[in-house]
Amino acid sequence: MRVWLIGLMFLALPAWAQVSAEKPWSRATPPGAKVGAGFMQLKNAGAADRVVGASSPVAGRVEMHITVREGDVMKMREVKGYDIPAGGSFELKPGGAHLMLMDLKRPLKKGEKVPLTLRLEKGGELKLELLVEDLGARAPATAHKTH
Ligand SMILES: [Cu+2]
Repeated sequence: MRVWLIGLMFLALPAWAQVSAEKPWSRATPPGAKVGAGFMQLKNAGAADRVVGASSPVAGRVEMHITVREGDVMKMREVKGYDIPAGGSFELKPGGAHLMLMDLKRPLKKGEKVPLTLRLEKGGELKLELLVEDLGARAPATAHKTH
């Protein structure tokens, strides 16, 4: 009887998205730099969800960017969100989609962990830490000075 009741409880649960972030990382920034970046692999074990915002205590604000080709030039563009399909994934990587940490309050140092919160449309808040790697680690092909 008890087993049966638990089974019913599971059926009654809404199909919440279950998004997790794998290997979130960032790059060290030179002194005086005002922007940093955030990369990770977002995995979704549940229903489709969408990243609708991000924030970090080290940045004035965090924007969601994608990289688009315009002729021969790669440019970054701010977007309103990242869709993560049901049972799928979304990759943030150099040269592609990335989080942009704007108005950095201090330089990011190699080896430290930077707290970051993602806001999901359905899944609530996802708190994670970006591990800061080398200044030149897998540098994106895009010029960030296009901002
Ligand atoms: Cu950017």
